[in-house]
Amino acid sequence: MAQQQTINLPLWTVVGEGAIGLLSAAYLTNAGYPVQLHRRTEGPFQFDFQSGTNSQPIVLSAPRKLPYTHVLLPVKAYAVHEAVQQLVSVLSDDAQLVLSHNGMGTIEQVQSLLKPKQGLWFLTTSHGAYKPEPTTVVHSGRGQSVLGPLNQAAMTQQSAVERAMHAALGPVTVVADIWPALWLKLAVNSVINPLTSLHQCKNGELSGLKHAAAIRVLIEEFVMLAKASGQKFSIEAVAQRVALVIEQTSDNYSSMQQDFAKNRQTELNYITGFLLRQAKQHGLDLPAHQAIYQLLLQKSPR
Ligand code: KPL
Repeated sequence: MAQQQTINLPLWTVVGEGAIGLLSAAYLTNAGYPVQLHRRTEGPFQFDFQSGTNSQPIVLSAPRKLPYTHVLLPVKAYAVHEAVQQLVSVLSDDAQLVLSHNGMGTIEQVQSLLKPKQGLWFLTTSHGAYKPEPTTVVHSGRGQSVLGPLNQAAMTQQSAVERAMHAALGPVTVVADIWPALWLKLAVNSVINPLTSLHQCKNGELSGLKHAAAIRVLIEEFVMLAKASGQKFSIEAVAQRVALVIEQTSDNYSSMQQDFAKNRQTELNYITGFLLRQAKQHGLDLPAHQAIYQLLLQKSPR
């Protein structure tokens, strides 16, 4: 019976070897899915998957099965466009592609590369994972995910994609319109990530009075821009969400803080940069986001 189920499950190709990618690959494997890892280096990839006190070795094969029919692409926003450009020649004509990253501005880039029957999805997640070493992934915070289709072709394989994402990064709430969830995540990331990067601190350190005024003005500007872009949020609702995420992730360093600390490329241009580009289109000024953007650019120009 169990074997029968395995045979019917589609092969998922996970792109990259980031923490969320390896976490998803481990959970998909444990749920009986065949999984292959698409990465720069050839050959199988073995890693240690740690969740709570459990530790388990996971071995993923290198892609031998082409074309790719089901693809999860949890790579940083700045790497998405190039990754999809490289993948298009190996995607099946009806492939399903799931994007998952912080920030905005990639969806339009990807849509223009896909064929009419290739489905596009976005999954936004609050699961926390990190890699203390290149071949170890730790599931550090249990979260949840929101999944939504981005084109008509996604609807043709809705249940297969939903089931797999539930196994990979569940529980998953499936929504017809993913944009409100993406904007709310953008709100959180546009406050926590730049501020923790500027002050080189953990998320929890933003909860004191010291940062309250800066957080408030960043949120007010965000809500104004979101409204102009067709997304209505109240300042209070966004402030509550930001406070909740700060509390729930108080002991974590944000992804952007870590990228700045390690002198790696950051998602600044897809978070604050995206807000500033949108604001320009609407003829709006976001002085607080602009100021933090300039300060962070001086810290690292990437
Ligand atoms: O998404 C995050 C990130 O670090 O990028 C938050 C929610 C801010 C958690 O740290």
